[in-house]
Formats: sequence, C-alpha cells, structure tokens
Amino acid sequence: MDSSTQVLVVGAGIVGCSTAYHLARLGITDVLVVEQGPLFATGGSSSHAPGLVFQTNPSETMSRLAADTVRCYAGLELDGLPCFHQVGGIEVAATPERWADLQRKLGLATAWGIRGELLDPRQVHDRIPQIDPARIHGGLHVPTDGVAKPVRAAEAMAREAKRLGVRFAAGTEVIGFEVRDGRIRTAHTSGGDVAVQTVLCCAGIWGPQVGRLAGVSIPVQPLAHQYAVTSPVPGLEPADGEVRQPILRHQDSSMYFRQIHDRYGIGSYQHRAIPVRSDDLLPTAAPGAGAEAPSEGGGWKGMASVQPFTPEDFAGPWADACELLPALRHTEITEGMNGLFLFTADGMPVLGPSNEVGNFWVAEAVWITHAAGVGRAMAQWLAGEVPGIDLRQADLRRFEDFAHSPSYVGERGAQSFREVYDIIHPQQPPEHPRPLRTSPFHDRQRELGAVFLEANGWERPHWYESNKSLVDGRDIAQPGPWAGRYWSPIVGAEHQATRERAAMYDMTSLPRAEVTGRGALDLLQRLTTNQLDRPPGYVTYTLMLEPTAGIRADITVARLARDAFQIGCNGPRDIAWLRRHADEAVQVRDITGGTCCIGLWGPRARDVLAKLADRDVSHEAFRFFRAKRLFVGEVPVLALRLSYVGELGWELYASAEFGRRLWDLLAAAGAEHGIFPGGRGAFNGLRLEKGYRAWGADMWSLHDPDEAGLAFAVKADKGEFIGRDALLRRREQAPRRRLCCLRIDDGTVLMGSEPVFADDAPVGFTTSAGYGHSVGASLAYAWLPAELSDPGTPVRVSYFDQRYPATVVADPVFDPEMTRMRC
Ligand code: THG
Repeated sequence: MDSSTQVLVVGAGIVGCSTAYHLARLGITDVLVVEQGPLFATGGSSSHAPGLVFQTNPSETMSRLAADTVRCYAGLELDGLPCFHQVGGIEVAATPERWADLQRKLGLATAWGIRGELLDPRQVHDRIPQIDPARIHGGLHVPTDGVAKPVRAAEAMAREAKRLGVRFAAGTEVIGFEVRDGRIRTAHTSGGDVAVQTVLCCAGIWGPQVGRLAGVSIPVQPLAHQYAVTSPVPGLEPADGEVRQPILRHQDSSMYFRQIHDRYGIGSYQHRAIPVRSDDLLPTAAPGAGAEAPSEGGGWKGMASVQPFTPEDFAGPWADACELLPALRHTEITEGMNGLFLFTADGMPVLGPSNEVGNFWVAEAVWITHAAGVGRAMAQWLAGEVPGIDLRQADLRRFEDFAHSPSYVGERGAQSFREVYDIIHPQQPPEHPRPLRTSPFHDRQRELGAVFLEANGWERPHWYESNKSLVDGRDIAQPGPWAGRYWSPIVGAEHQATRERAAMYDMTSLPRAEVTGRGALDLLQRLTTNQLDRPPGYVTYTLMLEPTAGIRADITVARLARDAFQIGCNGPRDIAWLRRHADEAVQVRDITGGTCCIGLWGPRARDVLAKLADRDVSHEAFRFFRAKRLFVGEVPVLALRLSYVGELGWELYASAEFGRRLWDLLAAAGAEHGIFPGGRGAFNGLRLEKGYRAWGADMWSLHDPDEAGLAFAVKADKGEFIGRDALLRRREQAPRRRLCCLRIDDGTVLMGSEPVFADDAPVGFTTSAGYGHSVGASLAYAWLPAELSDPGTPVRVSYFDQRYPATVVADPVFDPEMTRMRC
C-alpha cells in the first residue's frame, strides 16, 4: 500500500466514495480511501440503506444537499445500470394537522428551490393504487424524489475517482494515528503506515472508534431502525426496473414504503429507540450475499451494521401499513432487519475539521439522501474553498464540550430518532436533558413564572407570567395557530413596555470570548472587517468573513485594554475560528460560563443604572458603543453601552457568583421606573423591527455584507483582512440579491422560511419573521433579487394554503434615525 497521501479517507461507504470522487474532480487525486471491509458492499450503513430520497426538509442546508445529491446520483450509472430511480416521492396526510403541515412543507420545498405539488386522495391513489384513498386527506408530491442505489452509486463514483488517480484499499483497518503538535502525521493501518496531510473520517457507525484513535470526539449515536420486506403484493407489477411507483411516506405512523419489484420494503421509526454502544460494534464488517442486498430483499445477514429483526417492534407499524395499503393484508413480512445508522443531538450531520486535531476531519451521520451533496461540499472544503452550500448547521464545531458527553449524545440522539417523522415546530424545545445550563438568575426567573425554551443547553425565559398585568389595556396582535405556538400576549406587552420603561433581559447565553496578548489586535484586525485599532473603551460592531467575502459571523468587539478584548459571538464556531487563527502571541478564552449578563434596556435604563453605579452614566460621560468597568452596588461590572433591541441601555457583565445580587439590585432600584424582566419572545420582535440581523437566521456564508445590508461594518481601507479581496472583486458588480424587509399587508404573522412570489413565480424566501408590536406591523426579512428590493415593491408570501400580499419597506422600520439609542 502507498506510504503517503495528501488525503486519507477512512471508509468507502457512500460518503467516502462521494468525497473522493469530488476531490478528484477538483484535481485533488492524491487520495487514498481505506476500507476495513470489502469494496463496495462494505457492510456499513450504506450497504443496508433502502435508498429513499425525500428532499424536502425544514433546513435549507439539508434540502439543498439533497437536491444536489439527486442531481449527482441521476447522472451516474454503473455498467449501464442506473444509480437513481427518479420515481417521485409522496408524503400522505392521515390527519387534518398533517394535511396542514404538508401545505407548510410545500412552502419549504418551494423556498428551497424544489418543485412540488399537493395531490388530493384520488390523485395519490392514481399514482399508488394500493393506497386506500379514504384513509388520507391528500399528499405532497415531489417529482424529483426517488430511490437511490447506494452501493452502486458508491462504486460508480469510486470507479471515476480511480480513473482520475484515487487509490482504494479494501480490507484495511485503521489501527492508530501518530499525532504530533496537534496534527496527525501518520496513520497506522493493518496494511502498513501511511504519512498523511489530512484525514477525513467517513467511517459511519465506526466513526467514533476511529476518532478516538486520534483523540477526537465525534458526537453521534448509532441506533437501530427497522426495515422489512413483504411477500409479493397483489397488483404490484413493475414494468421495468425494480421500482416504478413513487416512494411513500406515511408520516402519521412514522413509516415509509418503497417498491421492490413486486414487493414493498417498509421502514419504521415507530418503535422504541434502540441504541447501540459504538464500542460494542464488531470491528470488521462481514457482508452477506451482496451489494444490492436490501433492494432484492434479505442478504444483509452477517453485516456488522445490521442487527436481527425484532418482530415485536413491527406489530404496530404492520397494522398501520395494512390500513393505509389494504393490499398488504394478503401479504406477510418475509424478511426484516434492524439496521444501524447514526443520529445526532439535533438531527443534522457532523462535518468538518475537529477542534482537537487540526487535520482530522469528519463527515458523519450523513444519510443516503444527502451523501453525494455532502461529498461535494466536503471536497470543496478540503480543497480550501468555501462549500457552495452553507454548512453552518452541520459543522462539527457547533457542539460544545457538554454536547460530546455520551449521556447527552445518547439522550438527544434517541430523541432525534423519535422525532424523525414528527411535526416539529421550529421553537419546540427538547424535553431532556433539562435544565442543563442555567444562568445565575434562574431561581428568580422561576419565581417570576418564566416560560423557558432552550438554546445550546441554556434555559432561556421566553416570557414571564409575572408580566401578565402588562397586557391590560393593550391591543396585542395575535399570531395564528402555528406562529402562535410558544407565544403569549405577554410577549407583545413586554415588547411594547421595553420601549416605554426599563427592562432586564438575561443575555447570559450570548457566547463570548476574551482575546488577550501581544498579538490580539493583529489577529482581530486580520479576521474582521471593521477598524478595531481604537482606544481602549471603544466597542465596535464588525464582521468576520469567509475568504469568499461571505459572512462567517457578526460580532461585537470591546477593547478593554491595549491587549485585551471581549468578543460577543454568535456561537462556538466563532470561538473555534478565532482559536484556529491564533498564534502563541494570543490567548482565546471562552468566558461564557462563569460570567453572566443582563441587558438593561429602555428609555428609563439610565435612571435605573444611575441610582446604582459608582460613576457618571450620562450620555456625555458614557457614550454609545463604549465600554467601562464600574460598580453596580457591590458588584464589579463591565458595562457595554449597546442594545440589540434598539433602546437606550447597557449590557452589564459580571462574574457569575454576583449574578443574583446584580439582578436583585436592578429589580429593586428599577421598581420606581417600572422595571420588569423581558423574555426572548419580546427580544426577537424588538430586534426584528429595529432591523438587527441575526447571523445564521438572516445571513450566512453565502451572503456578503453589501447584500445583507451590513456594508457600514466594513472598512475596506483599514488594511488586509480575510475576505477583503474577494469583497472588492464582488463590488465590481452590483449585488444580485438583497436582504429586504417585508411588511405583510393584512398583518398575518409568519414563521420564517416561507417562499416569496412575484407574478406567481417563486423569487426568494423569508428568514426571520414576527410582529413589530411597536410599529404595529407583521414583518419578515427575505432574500429577494435586487430588482425586487426597492421599497414599495409588491410581492406575495405563501404560508400554509394561502398567499399573502406583502410590500418591501425601507429598513429598519423602527427608529431609523437612532434617536432612542444615541441619547
Ligand atoms: N451583544 C453583544 N455581542 C453580540 C450581540 C449582542 N454579538 C453577536 C450579535 N449580538 C451581533 N449582532 C449585533 C447586531 C447589531 C448591533 C449589535 C450586535 C448594533 N448595531 C448598531 C446599529 O447597526 O445600529 C451598530 C452601530 C455602530 O456600529 O456604531 O448595535 O447583542 N455584546
């Protein structure tokens, strides 16, 4: 075997083969793929996956990865045999709630560029005659969905990769790594040592074991999923090929169906989650009869990724299946399996470089549905490009330490399994493990009747029942049933009252880092767009860009001393990015834990702070976007004069042990000014009408600052920084799209991720949406073509079964003159 390689890919399943193929097509051919089992029915999850590809997903990233995967599979063949049967996919609704949800899903599909249509029961029956149309309200049909042949597709991609120079080594197990100075130098394999520049782990269910050899934690949980094949089904006759009928999802029973010649293959998520300890997996795969095993039925016995079928778990699903497809009553299950594959805490894959070892990358927990698209994105990423599909939601580094604990991964992974086919509201919090991270204000918040949602493990009050009386005498616009979940009129009242009085917002969960050392300013100047070389005491809003000029993060940087900065971030990825670029002259420390923060905001905020602070907090003494250390009563506080809700006020940071005292002092001193605690619901509405973008929701790596309306945070003449050259090149042409603010004409409150239409053609999608309770308008941000971005432009937004007229409005709609903050 080769003694060196630029990229070592571990695992020749669909992800490994796809990445190798796309690397080769990008010209990176010094690639070695090692596989512990045989090629290409390796015995991993790709070898038993039934291959259904339903593209529609609440996540834009996942839908685009799926659409790219379809394009890739559909263009492949192996010895004249297709790798994808584009038979279409239908999701049926057996309940009115599901039918409404399918209308919403059609909207998601349209927003993400996937064509779909709703069918009535008859039309579903026409396409799948075995269905009892009386059982359903209708279906969502996506004509480009279909069935992939995973092993065949893997081999087809591998063959082309080989032709371009990629090497594959079967029966070769990775048994260790030599790690020096935080980088892997050599991979020890059963076939000998290989000097490596980069390792990509695509070992699927064996990934955690491979990671451990390198000292890298891969937070995934293998779970068993049931799949069974019926005896021949009356009336099911394929004309040619193995599948002609659209694939079918029966969401209300957590099941899916696909034709296999004259039989059905049936998958179920209805059963209890059956976890498997990654350590208990057999090291080597021993596949049975062959590559196409599942689609032919059987043949998967002996694979280490397949466990024995447990018929008792299939009794319920089988009864449901027979009800939806009465023809099944004349059939029986002839074979079945419990196939292992990976789940994660949030249901998304884990991709990219690890924090622990700089050149150890992973692409794990990837389904067949997304595998080819993931392979292309990983290849681009490994080649030093920015992936063409934004992967923020799938980045391995989104997980903080706690989210790597077996306990968390196991609990949340099992929950992801149970929810595969549930109707999940975007705000629905996990049930377990909670409470996990609490701010020092948590007891007080509970006393005040806080209704908590969860983010990144943090308990965050969404509103406070103690503010019920704030609603009296106010006319609070009410969202409909979907946008109105996890909502109370108190949200609207807290929103309005924040602009009238003073409110306390718990900002403890805002991720923050301290950057110190001789090289701190240089590092930050190199990574960000704004001028940070200002005297200590200044705060700057700035952007971190990708080399393509796409927005990697928007952050605040407070210069506390010549060589000390506090950074307000979007998430752990930002801190990882800072660390990755830091040298010995800089220290980057995550200070989120151990500190706390209260946003004291509203027109009376100064009155409250002035009573407690040991220094002058007048506008003249403490100006907008400045930082000062002061005492609030006894509590040492770092105060930043800024406000994401668009009001006069400060973020007050303190060491966590003082948190409770800080809260109590502010609450007591604020009483005469009508102070109250404000929740996340109000917070979101306030920032929306103030026009403050939320990274990840409104803009991400594909959008540059000009398109996102953030050009004011770029000082292109300050010197070199990452993304500067690309931005200047992009500026040679006017932006083709813009982030616009929409006002929904009739006041209907949207949820976000809805498609936007102009003249009946889909032209964009909404990002954040909500109600501006101060301006009295339903608002949504949306990505639209530049020619539709002028204020006054009429569009329509599709939400469930209707299209709502909306108008592009000048942004921001609240206080564009900044009179409320700079005073
Ligand atoms: N507080 C702190 N850090 C943060 C946030 C925060 N970092 C992440 C995220 N939130 C960043 N988002 C914003 C968005 C807008 C503003 C601050 C943080 C803001 N903008 C002024 C404006 O556009 O009017 C900037 C004015 C200026 O540049 O002078 O205040 O909430 N600590």
